Formats: sequence, C-alpha cells, structure tokens
Amino acid sequence: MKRIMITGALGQIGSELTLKLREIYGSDNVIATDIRKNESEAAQSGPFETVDVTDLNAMVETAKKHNVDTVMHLAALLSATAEAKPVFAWNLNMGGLMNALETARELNAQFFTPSSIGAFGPTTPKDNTPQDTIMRPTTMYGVNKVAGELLSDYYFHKFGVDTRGLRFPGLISYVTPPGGGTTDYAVEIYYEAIKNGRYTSYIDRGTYMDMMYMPDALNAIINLMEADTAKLVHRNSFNVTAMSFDPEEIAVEISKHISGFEMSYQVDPVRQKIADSWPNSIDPTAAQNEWGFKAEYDLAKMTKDMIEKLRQQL
Ligand code: AKB
Repeated sequence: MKRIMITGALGQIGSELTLKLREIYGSDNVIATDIRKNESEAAQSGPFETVDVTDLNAMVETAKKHNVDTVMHLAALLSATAEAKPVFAWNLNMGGLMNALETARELNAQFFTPSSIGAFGPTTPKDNTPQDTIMRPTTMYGVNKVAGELLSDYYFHKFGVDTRGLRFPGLISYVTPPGGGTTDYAVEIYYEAIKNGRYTSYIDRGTYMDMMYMPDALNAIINLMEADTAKLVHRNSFNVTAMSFDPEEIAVEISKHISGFEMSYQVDPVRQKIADSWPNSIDPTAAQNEWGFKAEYDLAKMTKDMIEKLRQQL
C-alpha cells in the first residue's frame, strides 16, 4: 500500500483509519473521500475529495487523479438502517461496492472492504461460529454482506484483483460514533454512563454479540493488507473478534469505574431480532493462522480506556 483511496472516510472506521494510515504511509498518500466534507481531522489533515460511491465515473476519476494503488471501500449503511430502507440499502451497499471493485480493477489496485458478523444468519452455528459455515442471513444488511463477500472473491478469481476483507463484529470507539447499527448500544452505553450515570438498553440481557475495540480493528485491517498473498487461503472475508458479551456484562464492567451506574431495558424489537439472528461468538482461527490476527483489548481493558478517553473528551 502506497497511495490509498478510502471511501466513507469520515464514518466510524474511516475517520480513524485515515489518520492511522496517514501516520504510516504519509499524509499525501492517503486520499480521504466521502459524500460530503466536514471539519474533522480526517477531512482536514490530507487530501480530501467529495465522492458519491454510486457514481462510478467520479470514483474512477478520483482514483486516477491521485494515482492510487489501493482502494479501501468503507461507505455503507449499517444493519438497522438497511432494515428500515432495504431498497436504498441494496442500491448503496451493492452499487457502491461494485463501483469500488471496478475502480480497483481499472487501476490494478489492491482492495479492502469490511464484511460483518451480520453475514451470518439464524441457521448458522451460534457459538464459536466457524470461518466456513452456513450463511443464510435474514436481514438486508446480511444479504448485502454475503453478496459482497462473493463479489469480492469473484473479482479475485475472474480479474486477479487482490481483494481482502474482514467480518467485523461491533466496533467500539470514542472518536466517531457509529450510526444505524445493531451493536451501537455497546458504544452509546459509555457516553450515557459518563454523562448521566445510567443507560437504557435497546438490546435485551442475555444477547451475546462479538465486539472489538477500534485500535484492534485498525491493526487488523493494516495487517491483513500487508499480509503475504501466498499465505491467504481465505480472502473475503475473515472472522475477527476480540470479545463477546451481553448488556449485563458490559454494565458490570462499567460499574467498576462509575459507581452507582444504572442499567435498564427497553427492547427495540427490530434491532433485537437482528441481534438474535447473529452468532453469540465467532471463531477467528483462520485469521490467526493465515496472517497472524491478534487482538490486544478485552472487555476490561477496553472499558478502562474508553472511560478514561471519554472523561477527557466530555
Ligand atoms: C451493525 O451493528 O450493523 C454493525 C455490524 C456488526 O456490522 N456494527
């Protein structure tokens, strides 16, 4: 990776990934793109272009203008929003991905896009979900993610594009909040705990989902992209996870830092149904074996860091 174009660069992953890549590869070599510009550091600290991912021409022209050799396609709707607007989600998630893959093909560029635990469905084995298993998701987001994995593999086999991907769990960070996801509760809870000392969870107690702290997610992306191609048996996409917890367990961990923290529940049936269709915990062995995936943060270490950082920020 030397000249990288990122779509969705001002979103939850992109806003941090852009800065980290600029640190490693140099500011001028990381071209941030998004549908609109804002005042964030990611938009201001290096090249930025306004690009709508549904516009193939704009994407290809931007990539050519900056002579990129890597495309990281992050722009997408998350699970709950996709469920509320399924046709829009199909058009944006699949149209955007197709355009990004075409851009990579045209420029002979390396390619990354995230998949998700949402690619699994209710008939997938729920615990320690294997890398290769039943994938029959029942959400529009999941359908997009499975189709996206297959399409990325297709571009590798058919056109030789060096496509790589990760099945991300819920990502937790104190920088840019996620929007429209099912796992977002595990981010909101920290903000509410610090601001108000309480949180009302829309996900029910006993609902386990995989999660990961953003620094581990960024390292995973970079390590996968730097991995020796000869060692990759899988490409799109690798199971990665750092922890699995339910709302009760994260609440207990937060209580260790914020005494008197109160948790209550008002379950949102739409997001609960999505969560119920996802695994309790996934098995990252293929990622560990093929390119050395390792996560540094567990629930306790992440909670300590989140609370320290958010206390300074809020
Ligand atoms: C979501 O909840 O939609 C995302 C995901 C797990 O892909 N955070």
